[in-house]
Amino acid sequence: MQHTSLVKEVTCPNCWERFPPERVWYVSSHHDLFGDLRLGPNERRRFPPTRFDPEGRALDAKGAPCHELACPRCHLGVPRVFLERPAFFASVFGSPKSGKSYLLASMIHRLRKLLPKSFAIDFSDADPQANAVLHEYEDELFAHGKPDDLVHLKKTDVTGDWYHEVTYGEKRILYPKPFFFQISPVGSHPYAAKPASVARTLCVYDNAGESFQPGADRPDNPVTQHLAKSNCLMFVYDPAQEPEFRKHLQNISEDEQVRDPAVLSRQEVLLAEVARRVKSYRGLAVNARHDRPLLVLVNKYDAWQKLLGRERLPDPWTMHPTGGFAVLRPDMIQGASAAIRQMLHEYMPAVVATAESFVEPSRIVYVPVSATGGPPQRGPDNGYWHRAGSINPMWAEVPMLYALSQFGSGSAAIIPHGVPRSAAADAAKPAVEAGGGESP
Ligand SMILES: Nc1nc2c(ncn2[C@@H]2O[C@H](COP(=O)(O)OP(=O)(O)OP(=O)(O)O)[C@@H](O)[C@H]2O)c(=O)[nH]1
Ligand SMILES: [Mg+2]
Ligand SMILES: [Zn+2]
Repeated sequence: MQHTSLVKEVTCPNCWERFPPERVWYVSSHHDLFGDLRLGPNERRRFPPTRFDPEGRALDAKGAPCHELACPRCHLGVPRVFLERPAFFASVFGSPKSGKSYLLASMIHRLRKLLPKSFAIDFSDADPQANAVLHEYEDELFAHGKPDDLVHLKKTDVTGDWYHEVTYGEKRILYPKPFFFQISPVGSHPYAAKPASVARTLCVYDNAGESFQPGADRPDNPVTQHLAKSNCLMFVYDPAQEPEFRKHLQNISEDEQVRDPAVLSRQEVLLAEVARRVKSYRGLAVNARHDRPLLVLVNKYDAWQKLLGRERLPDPWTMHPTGGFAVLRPDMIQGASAAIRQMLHEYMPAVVATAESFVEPSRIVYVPVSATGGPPQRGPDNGYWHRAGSINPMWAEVPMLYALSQFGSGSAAIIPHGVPRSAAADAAKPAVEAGGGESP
């Protein structure tokens, strides 16, 4: 490899094997070299490099120079940025219909706009082909020509487009396809001159809700093992699925989901199952706590905001006095978290108790979010659809901003964060703390 700075260890984003960068494999580029032991006859052959051309490119068995990298274990593609920058893994989980896919689409769509515009951060696809499913989601929700068009996202399936299939001898294993992004400081960002300390490759997973239910985790179907590797767990919790919330929402919410018997599930059971899996993958005792953060994303805020008596949530960031970049306000997010925890504790104490026995309470943050900003309506197939022009997410990007600012890197953080010295009197001059993030 011709690069000067490589990470010490690469984690494969597909099978989570760890290997030193020198052990990376390549994807043959000569058109005669088709057929791979693990990936089947239609994939180009993978190989450990032994010969290089003068530019440092690996040569395949027919002498053609190769660029694409692959994992030595599962043979699936590993974007080159994984060798150059530390990865930040985030796993989204929650029950079927809790809104994981809508939220992911809104989160990424908002980050694409907000990070370059306000935070002086470049946020781009690390591998556009790998993010194709997410692009379709974003296009469906946010790139429709007519505001009156009805739009919706398909349910995430437990097989098909969302997975890679890999053969190990007789065994066939499915891995969920990860989505990849590069995040690096640019322009007036405080770390723009030394990007290496804070730049990251973000890797996010979306699964079908069914895969988290008890009994769905099998050795040949390790589709949720990313949970144990993740730097940050994002539990999408949907109050519209809880009988206790429903009693209070019947009369105040126009969202049909709160009356729909098809939208119900035992979310505290699912959270306990995820806790069990993470502890078992990591070899932790049953009564031990996981040492990584848990963000509880209390979703469909538009449907239950009246319970808190609030309207739209204010942006939890402020511009730095230089005007060159925004500074995240963790105090505003933590304030919202305390209010939401109290509300959950009142209506659904089992969820709070399960979360707090899984993860150290000081590492749990409850974030109100809405992927769509408003309720769906029944569409032609009697399913739930949204008017394209009325989609207006609330705080969809906030969980990832918070995670990157607090847990994203070692001694520094790519999202500058801080609290104005005197929030009331001196709001225009935040005490910026561009460092201070802690590593999980
Ligand atoms: N009111 C409201 N409804 C939402 C919101 N986000 C999603 N929904 C609705 O929630 C339903 C489920 O959303 P999905 O994102 O497909 O749910 P999921 O968690 O990915 O579900 P699976 O893929 O089956 O696991 C859809 O019918 C949406 O209309 C929101 O912010 N507010
Ligand atoms: Mg989904
Ligand atoms: Zn792998």
